[in-house]
Amino acid sequence: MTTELPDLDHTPWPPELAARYRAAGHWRGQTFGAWLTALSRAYAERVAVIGEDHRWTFAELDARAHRIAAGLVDLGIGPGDRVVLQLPNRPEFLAAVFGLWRAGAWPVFALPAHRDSELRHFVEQAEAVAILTVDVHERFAHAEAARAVAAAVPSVRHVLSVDAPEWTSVAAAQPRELPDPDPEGVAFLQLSGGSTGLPKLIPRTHDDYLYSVRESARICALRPDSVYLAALPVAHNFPLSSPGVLGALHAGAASVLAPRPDADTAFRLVERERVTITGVVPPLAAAWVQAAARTSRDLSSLEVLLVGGAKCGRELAARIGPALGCTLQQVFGMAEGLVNYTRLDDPEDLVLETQGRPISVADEVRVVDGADREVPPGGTGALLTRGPYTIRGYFRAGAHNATAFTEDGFYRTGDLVRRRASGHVEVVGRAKEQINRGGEKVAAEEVEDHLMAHAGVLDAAVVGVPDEFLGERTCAYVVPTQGAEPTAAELRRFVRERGVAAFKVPDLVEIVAAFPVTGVGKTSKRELRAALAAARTEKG
Ligand code: OOB
Repeated sequence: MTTELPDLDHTPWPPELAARYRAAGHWRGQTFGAWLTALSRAYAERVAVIGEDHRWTFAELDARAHRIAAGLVDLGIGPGDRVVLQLPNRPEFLAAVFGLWRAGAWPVFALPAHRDSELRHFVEQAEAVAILTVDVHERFAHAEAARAVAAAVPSVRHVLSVDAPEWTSVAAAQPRELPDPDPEGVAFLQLSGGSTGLPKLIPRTHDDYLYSVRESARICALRPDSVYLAALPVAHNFPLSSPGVLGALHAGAASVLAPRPDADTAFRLVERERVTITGVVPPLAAAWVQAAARTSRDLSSLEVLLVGGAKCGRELAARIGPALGCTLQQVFGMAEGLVNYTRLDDPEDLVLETQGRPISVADEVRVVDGADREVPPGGTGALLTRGPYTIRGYFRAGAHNATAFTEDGFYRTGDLVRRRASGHVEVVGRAKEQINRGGEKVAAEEVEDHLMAHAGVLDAAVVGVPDEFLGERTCAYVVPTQGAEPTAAELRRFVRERGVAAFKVPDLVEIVAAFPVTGVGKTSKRELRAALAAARTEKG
């Protein structure tokens, strides 16, 4: 039995825990806007952000954010308004986000890879008043797609493109003092990887997120002369805050925003900007390791490569240092909160074999069996966590929250881990209905729903299958309706044309006459998925 929970925007921490986090100095009562003001005083003329063709100092970024905040308020976008942001890695991303923060509005961090169906879902779920995007990125007409979504969702009053004249006037507004939002209130909505249906929205507060940013900058040893390269899409939690562009700002360091994460682009920027630290997902780390062997670029400035988002196996981990001439730092994080890092002075076996230990002594971690009982030390179990920067509930998702969190507020990460005496965790598997496609998360149910919309599909079950490069790929098992003969290519095209991110289009489609019987009478998708995944592993 689970109790009904209300659909809150933000589930607060219990008062006694909040008091403890404040007393410990984890929460400092500072907003992102005030934080940028302080940074721009300390580092005014230092370079904060570097794009393909421009670079802004801290003072310039700060001034832009002030103008944008005023321009947004002039458009009627203010405290608590949700704005879906879909921007690629360009300096405008940071100016817009800080502008929104200063206006008290809540950015909703869509990724450039998201398409109409996801965008519409975010806008509807957040009841967004605006979408902020670019005209075209990687040959996709974002502004046009956003306008189509806006036309279908009544809450949306503005579609803004940073490439359009309207934005130029927003960004040229007369700056003025605006009321500072509540530091313990929501600052933005991050996206979850999702396991049931479409991704849930994750409300993060100024205080909680800034704590994780400060600690990440310290753990990754960022200094004013560090140079961080954002290779992955910057709206994602990893390049945003682990330690990411925000961690770099905290340290007074510069961030370089790479338009694409491939080795050619990244190595060119490493050489040009003397990049010292960056972060990638394992498949990208593998591609960089290979490319490093034949590059003529000077990568000697690189000190640290963070690898996370999906499991980095020992073999790959061991190749990174020698190939790239830098230190590997593993990171196991989640948009919901908890972030683990291997430390820069950890012994080699921990760096190569574990995904790190939590940021904070205030992070509470439990490794439990199916009945939520703590497993013996060193045993494998499900990871539960709560702490000063881990959410207590998703945005307006009472029913889901009742199962995604324990009664005492631990978040059920869905990850299976083993913990060492040092507190380092090793991710050994997953208990959630999600496929981790090289760091990109695919909710099985979301793809199944798209497939089931096809007239020739009676039933669908999406599972992860092992893949040498990505770790996992998606395989959709499909039972056709009587007389229908959909082909794999047709179904893949069908899913793509429903407007979903390319990484969610099933890599493999297998047409089967019927699903294997699971023996309990009712065939649940959950059991089917497990059975199919097990059969695949045995075959494979
Ligand atoms: C990061 O965040 P999300 O929200 O895209 O995904 C979180 C999930 C985790 O629950 C876990 O299943 C998986 O991604 N994951 C890893 C991992 N890092 C994330 N699984 C195995 N090994 C790792 N190192 O992916 C994220 C957020 C902040 C920093 C880094 C990654």
